[in-house]
Amino acid sequence: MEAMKDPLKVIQDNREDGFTVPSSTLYPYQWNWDSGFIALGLAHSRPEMAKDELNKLFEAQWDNGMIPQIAFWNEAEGYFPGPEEWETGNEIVPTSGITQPPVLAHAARETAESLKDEEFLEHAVDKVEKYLKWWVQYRSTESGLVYVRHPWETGMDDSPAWITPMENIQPGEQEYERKDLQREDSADERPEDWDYDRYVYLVREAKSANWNEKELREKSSFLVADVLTNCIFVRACKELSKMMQMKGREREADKWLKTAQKTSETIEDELWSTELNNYVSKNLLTEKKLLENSAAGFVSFYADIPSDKRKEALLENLEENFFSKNYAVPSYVGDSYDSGRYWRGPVWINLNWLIWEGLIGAGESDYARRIEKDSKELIEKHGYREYFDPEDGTPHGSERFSWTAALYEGWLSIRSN
Ligand code: 2M8
Repeated sequence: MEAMKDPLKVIQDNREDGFTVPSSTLYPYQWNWDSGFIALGLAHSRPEMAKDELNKLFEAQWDNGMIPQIAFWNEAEGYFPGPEEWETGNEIVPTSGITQPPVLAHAARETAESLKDEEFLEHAVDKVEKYLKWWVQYRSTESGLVYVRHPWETGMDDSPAWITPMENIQPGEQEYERKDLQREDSADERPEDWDYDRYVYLVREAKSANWNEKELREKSSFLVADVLTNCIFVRACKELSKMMQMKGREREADKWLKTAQKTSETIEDELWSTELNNYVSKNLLTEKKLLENSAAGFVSFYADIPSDKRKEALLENLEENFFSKNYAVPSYVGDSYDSGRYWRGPVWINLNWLIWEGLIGAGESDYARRIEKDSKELIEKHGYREYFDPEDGTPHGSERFSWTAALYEGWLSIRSN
């Protein structure tokens, strides 16, 4: 059985020159938050590998501080949109022109602590600080929420929460060739052409604005304060603050804690839904909340956001709607739920990890244990797959998927209590 094999073997097989591809078949380049999760999973047992992973990602940082969603270090076939579509003009390596949630800050702090390597710590602080400053300068609202301008930036690309904001986009005829449908086993679970037309439109819209964030703040057809990205941003600011403390930079450490605090308070004020008992995202073009019951809201625990009252409401929602399937945690429940379709219901190990970690921090170890147990069971029965059906565990998407293997390795190397 796959899981009886060493998870590190999967990582080694997916390893290129200094980084790991998410999957050698579907995603053959370096992805931002995938590398963050891979490094998080390896930080304890293989910190040197985690360090290489992060250093390579840091190398792709733009002059303005953004760390892109994809770095095209290698030549590969079979992925659209590749570098010729993005044409971002980054000098060090061709990249995409958008980002992903900043998981890498947490991964960098764990790696630095594990390695006790001053040089790496110094470098990581520089890179992470520049990146988070980019979020603050180019991607924040006045009230302190961060926003995304493409569904791919959220990592939960096909979440039902993006249907409403995408309905406002009129993409017209877009010419392109989808390559993700070449694999028959997963083709019918991937986003529809309706979504892809809009994804491509948004890439081309931003390219025509020369990737100028100020201009895109005014004219992007998609502007969303994604709850997941906001929670990960809050945690990232706290992680940077810890790294600054490790360097004795107390004043800056304090400043980053204040940034985290401001965003946390705004999440509390602006993103809570009483109807759903969950935190939700908000469409900044209409100022309306996107009322979908997504597992993203539980990542608020990871950022230590919920007040006691909200914590109780969240746990009730988790128990009633997300723990009622055989395997926790479905990525979404609600009208558009589909147990096998990409980000519309399946269990994803990276989300499980964030929720698990948050629940441990909140002292909710019984809930956390259930998530760890289900995740391990899915992997041990079905291998290191990209996502799983929450009802019967059917594995889906890519095989030998890197963050699934790395986070499994992480669970083997850290105990939950
Ligand atoms: C998926 O997203 C990419 C675009 O970024 C795609 O579908 O082509 C998502 O699951 C995303 O979260 C992930 O980072 C990426 C690579 O694993 O694949």
